[in-house]
Amino acid sequence: MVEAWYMDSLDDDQRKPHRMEPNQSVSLQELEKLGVYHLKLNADIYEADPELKKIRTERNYTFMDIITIHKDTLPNYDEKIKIFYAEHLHLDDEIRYVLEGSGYFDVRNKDDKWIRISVVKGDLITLPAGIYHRFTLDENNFVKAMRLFVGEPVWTAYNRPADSYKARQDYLTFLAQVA
Ligand code: KMT
Ligand code: NI
Repeated sequence: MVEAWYMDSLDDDQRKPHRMEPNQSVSLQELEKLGVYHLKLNADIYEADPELKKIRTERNYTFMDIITIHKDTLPNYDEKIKIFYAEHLHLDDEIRYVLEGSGYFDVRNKDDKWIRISVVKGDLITLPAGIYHRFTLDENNFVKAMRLFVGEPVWTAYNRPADSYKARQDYLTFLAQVA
């Protein structure tokens, strides 16, 4: 099971868990109401995994590449870390499959509260177009992830406020329709 929780509002090290005290966990079902989906795969066999192949075919994830986020491997590491952690949205779904290491995706809930989603090896997560979110490494300081995309990838991030985009308005409509 993927683990998620409401964040505290302390402003220190982003790589710490930032759990509330006591912890306030968030279920997969609550995440789904935000349009966030999760799936567990066997990352040891990602290169020839029939399950991953099936998902990519069914969802039309034609594009994929692999990003390794570590200070020794990622060019402009410090700058990228900052960009990933600035609250933003995309006009398309963000689809990530963790092959090694771990990290946190933070997403805003309906009441604009931060939910922290801990992703580890084998977690495939999809964030819907238009959701405000951010990413950080955790205290292990390393993640290797597959980036998937429908068609030609567009990684453009629109930092908040980005409410005028159709993707944002469509997402708000989706939120309003979910019980
Ligand atoms: C993103 O868009 O935030 C990234 O590609 C970094 C996270 S991948 C686990
Ligand atoms: Ni993003």
